[in-house]
Amino acid sequence: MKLLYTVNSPYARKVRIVASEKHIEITLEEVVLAAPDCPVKNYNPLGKVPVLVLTDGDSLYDSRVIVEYLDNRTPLAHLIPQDLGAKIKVRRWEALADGVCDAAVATMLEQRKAAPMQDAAFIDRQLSKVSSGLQALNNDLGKNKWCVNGTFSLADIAVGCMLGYVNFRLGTVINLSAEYPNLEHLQTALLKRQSFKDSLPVA
Ligand SMILES: N[C@@H](CCC(=O)N[C@@H](CS)C(=O)NCC(=O)O)C(=O)O
Repeated sequence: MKLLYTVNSPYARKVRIVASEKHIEITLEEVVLAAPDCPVKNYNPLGKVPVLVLTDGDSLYDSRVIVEYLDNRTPLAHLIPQDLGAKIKVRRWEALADGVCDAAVATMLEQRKAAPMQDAAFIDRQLSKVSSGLQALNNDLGKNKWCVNGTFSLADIAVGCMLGYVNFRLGTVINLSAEYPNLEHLQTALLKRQSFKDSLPVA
């Protein structure tokens, strides 16, 4: 299996961490999305990473589908609980963490435009989604060690990838330790894991 990814995509990082935590070997193929010969569009009509290319040539996307596929490749140490109630909770955490990433990515893309082309109101709207998402996640986590039912799961991985991305792209406007201390605590615990250390964003 081959994962098409970009090194700083938080969605691709989620997949890389799930594969690592589940001890599933995948070949990593870094791509440049803007390159004319970028292979991603051959496997995902949306042209987005991550894409998992299976051994039979079929492909899976997006990250939420890929992580479910990987989690079910091996029966041990499920990161998505089998129990439906717990599974829905985990997937909601993931949806919110991914949604914060969507808003952070949209902010970054808008800020990359030449100054006169930037839409300040659009940036404000996206930043407000980032901060309300962070606030909700920080409140829901409270003083718990892990996001759902006291067990390390995909919810923690999704939140950790989002925090890494927000720190990386918006670290100058969002102060995790001052504003979202519960999330900072979670991030500190996650950064002790080899899977997180091996997939840090690269400047
Ligand atoms: N919901 C998707 C989001 C994927 C996504 O937006 N990936 C970005 C990179 S961080 C991308 O490929 N952007 C290229 C584009 O939108 O054309 C997932 O979870 O995989």
